[in-house]
Amino acid sequence: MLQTSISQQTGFAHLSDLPCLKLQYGTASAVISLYGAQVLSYQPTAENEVLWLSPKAQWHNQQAIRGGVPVCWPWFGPASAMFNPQNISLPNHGLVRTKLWQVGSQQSSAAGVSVTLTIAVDDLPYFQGSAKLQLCVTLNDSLTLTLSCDSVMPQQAALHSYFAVNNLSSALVRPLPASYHDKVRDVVVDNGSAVATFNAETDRIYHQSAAQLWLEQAEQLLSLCQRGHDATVVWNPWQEKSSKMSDLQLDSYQQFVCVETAHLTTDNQALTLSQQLKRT
Ligand code: TA6
Repeated sequence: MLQTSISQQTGFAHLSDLPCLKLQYGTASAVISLYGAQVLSYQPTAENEVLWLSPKAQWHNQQAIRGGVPVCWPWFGPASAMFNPQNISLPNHGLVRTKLWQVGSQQSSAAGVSVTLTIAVDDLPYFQGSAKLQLCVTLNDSLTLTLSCDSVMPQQAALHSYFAVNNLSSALVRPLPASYHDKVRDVVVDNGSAVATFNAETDRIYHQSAAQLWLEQAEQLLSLCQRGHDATVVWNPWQEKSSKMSDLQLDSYQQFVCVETAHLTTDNQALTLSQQLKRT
């Protein structure tokens, strides 16, 4: 008989007082922090961790947790003038990574285990009224995260996933568009490769990326299937940037890559953005 459950737990890894939910579907499990609605762990089988959490991650003092799948919304990166008309001080990657979300609906069956977390945001600096954001996390033989907001307004979003790698030099992401915005050099590269590898600071926005991507590393293959996106962001801070980030260790950059499913257009529209992870 397949064992399925959704349970509350206090703490995950070194974050001992963090309110979390644990999903179990047979031998697969996932842990979600209610702070930021941030998936922190996905194990398709026991001890086989897909995601990466910084050993120096913090969640107090309005700090965003470094690792797992941060939810970036309603802007990506620094807030542009469209999202920040009064030019006030606003956090990188939006407002919801550092807020407590509410637990909404929960389902548990042989088809999968699913929980929806919700947050109402009524202090958007560019939009009158309240916007309700939902994150639905479904665990079965894969893990699917679906972020949605019915408000018709300008809204960017990203599922900013940190994936554990055991050998950065052999890690690669494919297939990617040959052209991308290189944020490190702030140039558009036109004749790039359809593959991203990691041998220096990497911060790239690939517009109109494919729905099916693969994170490949020695002996391991992760399928990343994305929907509702218009871009994929690939990031590794490398050593110098890691040394300047208080919630990374000097060698942290060797342990993860970020492959982020993003919706970056600022058209007036509702949002549905999903990322499905499956180790094959
Ligand atoms: O997605 C890549 C990126 O935008 C990088 O430029 C870097 O800022 C990274 O996100 C982490 O941002 P954070 O606000 O979580 O430190």
